[in-house]
Amino acid sequence: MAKRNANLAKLPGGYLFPEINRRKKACQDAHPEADIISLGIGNTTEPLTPHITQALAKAAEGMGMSDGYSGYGDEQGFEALRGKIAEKLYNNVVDPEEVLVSDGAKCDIGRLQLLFGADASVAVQDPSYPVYVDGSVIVGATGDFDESKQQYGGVHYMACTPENNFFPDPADLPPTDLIYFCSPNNPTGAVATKDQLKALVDVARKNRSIIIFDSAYSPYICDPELPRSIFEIDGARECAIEVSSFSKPVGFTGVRLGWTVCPKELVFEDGTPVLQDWNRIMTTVFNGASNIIQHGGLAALDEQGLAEMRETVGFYMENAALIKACLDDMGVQNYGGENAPYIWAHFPGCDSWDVFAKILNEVFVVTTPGAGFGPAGQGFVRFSAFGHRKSILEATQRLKRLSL
Ligand code: PL4
Repeated sequence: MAKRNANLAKLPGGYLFPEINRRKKACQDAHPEADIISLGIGNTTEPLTPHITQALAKAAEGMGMSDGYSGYGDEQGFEALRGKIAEKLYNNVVDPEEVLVSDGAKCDIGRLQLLFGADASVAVQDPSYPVYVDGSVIVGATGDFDESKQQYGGVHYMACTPENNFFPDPADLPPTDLIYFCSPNNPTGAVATKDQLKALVDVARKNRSIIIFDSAYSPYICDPELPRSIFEIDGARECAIEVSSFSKPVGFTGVRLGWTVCPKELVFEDGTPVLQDWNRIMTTVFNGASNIIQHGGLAALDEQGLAEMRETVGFYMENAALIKACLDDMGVQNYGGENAPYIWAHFPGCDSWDVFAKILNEVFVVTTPGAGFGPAGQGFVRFSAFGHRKSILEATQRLKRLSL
């Protein structure tokens, strides 16, 4: 009989976001009349723009014609899309051959974990998007879970707190093989400056670590001085891979399209280019992003698509400002929400699952408990700015009625 993958038994509970949905459903069952507003999972709510919708419809129609039909494509994605990502999003500091198109950043993170395997030592920001740790657990790269610390023994947690302005000193990093780093950060909403990323890159090069840089929220950066990609930093080509996505800037959360950038200079200890093995993994376990959806990606990156992307991002950032203003009025210390679609609200001394439950059960607003993102998230809850304006306005009214 097949044995269970022992690594899966090391995960202390279910994946965070289905658990949030489960608790939301339980609340709904208990209060069938309640109109629950979800500011929990970072899920886009606004329709695709007409320009992208037309490109997708045209591509779908083409598939129904003998001269428009296409089957399997290159696993790495359309050449045109790889080129457009390199040009429009990276100002050609990366080569189209280094861009591998995919079905999303989360899926790429999982495949990167397969690339590095069980022997890779890992450092993560704490708190961080749960896939970095949970996926590392599944491939066997983390050791066992220490209940008392709420940490895995084999993972180095870089605490990101208000005290260090959500940027841990890279000089304190032990030499790990991989460093997961997300900026704009989920869940804190903090964005690293160029100087901070330079310090991180310098340490990674000294320690011969590889940074897996998640820039899924980079289009949300409004401040022109802040870096949108790790490849804006000198030396990053020798020590970083970037994962990114169309999910949040154009609403492709359910449509699915993302990419990685793996520079040619990045090598393993034995000199093998990482890109060579990454390409081998992708061609083996991935069969290419949908050809219809890739046409949507091309439309998102032409002039009209980029203008519409800015509007979509602007809309969600107005939501973020409304949530921040509400928390300010309530006297709740909060962070983020200025260059990121998440607001990180501090409830010192409180258990974040209790705060989550209180907000859900008292005013029927779903958030995400900070502890779900790592031990340093204890005492915080995350508010997502993804929502219809009407829901955000209603949520802000309700939050003010909370008995804190
Ligand atoms: C709920 C830092 C959301 N079921 O859509 P993708 O795969 O291109 O990107 C996923 C992703 C990648 N990197 C970061 C992210 O925050 C996300 C999406 N995170 C959230 O609420 O934190 C959606 C979560 C989804 C999931 O598990 O990803």
